Amino acid sequence: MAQNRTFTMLKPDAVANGHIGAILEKINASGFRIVGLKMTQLTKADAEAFYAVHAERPFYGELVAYMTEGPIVAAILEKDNAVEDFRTLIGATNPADAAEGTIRKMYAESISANAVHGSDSDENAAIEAAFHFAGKENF
Ligand code: FUP
Repeated sequence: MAQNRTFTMLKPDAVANGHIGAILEKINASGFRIVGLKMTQLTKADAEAFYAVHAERPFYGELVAYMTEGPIVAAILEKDNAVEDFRTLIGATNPADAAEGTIRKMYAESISANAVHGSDSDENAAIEAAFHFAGKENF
């Protein structure tokens, strides 16, 4: 599989709980190269747009409120088979179902405060990276 890219956010719970360093270390140790990185806070409009695909789901309002409650760390990651391998590294959406050793198993609090985001396709990775990073911030 060719080198490709994925997009991640360390979510407000992970940042508030002091896990930025540990999670970035685990990402690096798992073979991903960080090619974009920033700490920022989503506005309500940002979170609504980012999660627009979930607009009709019952948890949408709670998700938007949670994702805007504190700063996040956004990153672009490069690796062979990046999207699929990163989804494996973070584990299931609900940390109660996540495999041992996954980031969500180690650091997430709940299904909504689940520590990290990982893009679900190459197409969405490119869209999500462009949403958060200007061209000169994407290496
Ligand atoms: P994932 O791809 O694992 O991040 O999960 P989804 O795209 O299905 O969901 C996006 C986010 O919505 C999750 F990270 C957390 C939130 N969510 C809930 O709060 N409740 C749910 O039942 C499902 C998802």
